[in-house]
Amino acid sequence: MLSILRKARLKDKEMRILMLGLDNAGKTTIVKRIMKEDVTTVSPTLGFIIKTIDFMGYKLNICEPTRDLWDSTVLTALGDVGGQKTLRSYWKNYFEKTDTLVWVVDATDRLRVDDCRQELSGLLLEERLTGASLLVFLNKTDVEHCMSEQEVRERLDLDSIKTHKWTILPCSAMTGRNLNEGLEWVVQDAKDRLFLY
Ligand SMILES: Nc1nc2c(ncn2[C@@H]2O[C@H](COP(=O)(O)OP(=O)(O)OP(=O)(O)O)[C@@H](O)[C@H]2O)c(=O)[nH]1
Ligand SMILES: [Mg+2]
Repeated sequence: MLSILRKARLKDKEMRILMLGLDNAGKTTIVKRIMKEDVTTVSPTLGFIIKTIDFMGYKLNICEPTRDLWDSTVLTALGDVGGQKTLRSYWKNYFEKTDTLVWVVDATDRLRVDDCRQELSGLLLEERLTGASLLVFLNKTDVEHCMSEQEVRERLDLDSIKTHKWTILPCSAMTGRNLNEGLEWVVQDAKDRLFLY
């Protein structure tokens, strides 16, 4: 299952993490908080951003692309369409080598939680994400009356996911709650995989 290339990279303690979720979920803010950057000035992401951090001896490459780049219909067409060819091939290459998918959910966005479930389940069908683990970050839990972990677990139907190893963690990019714990899970998962295969 796990490609030889991926495993070689894990041995080198280097990982590729894909940060996805509906717009405004807080993906950029999470990345900035992890990087210890100022989180008071965040604007919607254009194209994609990639940041590299050193964590527990691992080199974590975190990529946050915009929706039009990861939408499955677009992914299918990748390569066949002209235009921004370099960007596309670069992105496709990254996508296929994802070790961990971090799915960011806005705990205050009750209106779009169904959208969120559909997007996630569609993404998990994506063949190119086979073998990737899934960390669901329930973000913005610093806000009062937000959705609980249990509620989101049910509404996203997480317990039905059998194709990917997954976990859910309530977090906050504002306070920093559980962000390190999330990365620890990601790294531990990489270590487990090396041990298993
Ligand atoms: N209260 C609170 N607000 C947050 C938190 N994380 C992000 N926000 C706010 O949510 C808004 C969107 O944050 P972004 O980080 O730009 O979200 P994004 O998912 O990167 O959005 P796109 O790049 O447009 O897809 C900003 O106004 C952030 O300040 C959090 O943990 N708590
Ligand atoms: Mg963003």
